[in-house]
Amino acid sequence: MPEAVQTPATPPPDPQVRHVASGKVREIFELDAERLLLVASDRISVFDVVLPTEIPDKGRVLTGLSGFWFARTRSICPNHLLELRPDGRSTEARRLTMLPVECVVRGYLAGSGWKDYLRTGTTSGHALPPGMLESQRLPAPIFTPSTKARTGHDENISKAQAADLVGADVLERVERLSIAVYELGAEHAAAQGIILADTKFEFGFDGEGRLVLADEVMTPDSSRFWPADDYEPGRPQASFDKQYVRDYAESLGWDKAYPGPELSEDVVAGTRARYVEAFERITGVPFTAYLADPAVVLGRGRAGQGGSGLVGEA
Ligand code: Q0Z
Repeated sequence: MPEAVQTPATPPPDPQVRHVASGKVREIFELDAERLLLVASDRISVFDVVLPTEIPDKGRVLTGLSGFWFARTRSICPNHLLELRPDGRSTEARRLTMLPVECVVRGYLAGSGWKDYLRTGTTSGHALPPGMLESQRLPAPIFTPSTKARTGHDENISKAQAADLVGADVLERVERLSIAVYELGAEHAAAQGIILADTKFEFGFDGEGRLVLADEVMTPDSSRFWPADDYEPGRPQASFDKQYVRDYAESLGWDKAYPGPELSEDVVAGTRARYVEAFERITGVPFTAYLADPAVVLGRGRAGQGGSGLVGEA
């Protein structure tokens, strides 16, 4: 079993700030009635187990990537981002009423999509072409909603089940938005040699009833990133970010049960370099520039670009 997260491993940014929720590697704090603080730690999970060794700056890479995508997708969909904090790992966000459905988009057949296809020839009710190979690109991206099961794992559900949870109209809207955001992201990443095989979005409603993109967007923790240069359908693909960790953990004969192994210095360094490489390829921003001023990924750093200064506005 993955460990039960009870207390935040990331200390609260301020003793006045209430801890709201923990994920495996992130924490949420309440800033006030309207605003949350999402803090991404440097923890890494592999085969669903959080390892005892951290990857320095991993939380900053993921926070910066989400910020980059929020800034670049706001013409498709408003989002929750208010500010990136100077620490580079903390996002101030509008507090929303979240939908109880996770919006997964798959451009390639991997993970549970591949497993469902092998068993049934379909995934989430999409009839797929016969004879597809593991990791093969789909004819077009598909929307495969999921929901948090009691096991803590996400469980794929049909579109009909998802419509029961959020309403058919809302489901249709988040499907359209999810596919549009994924297509933008996948095209941008492909131009930099990274295949964005699939990704998971979360949406919420703001106080005015608008649908808003929230949480993290197109990061390696919410997506599969594959290096395009060794892509080959018919087998599982190397992970852009976690492959050194997986290979090392397996070479030790680890049984993938808690607790996971400590990582060696060179595996830590190699893995950190892969996260930073993904950040730099996708954002086009040197990671050192991000560390100096996280707002550079928002396209309104020192130079600024006018507007209200709020990234997530419609
Ligand atoms: C996101 C999650 C994390 C644990 C709640 N803008 C928002 N308004 C209200 N709720 C959320 C958000 Cl992003 C929200 N999650 C997922 C994120 C740690 C769980 F950093 N849960």
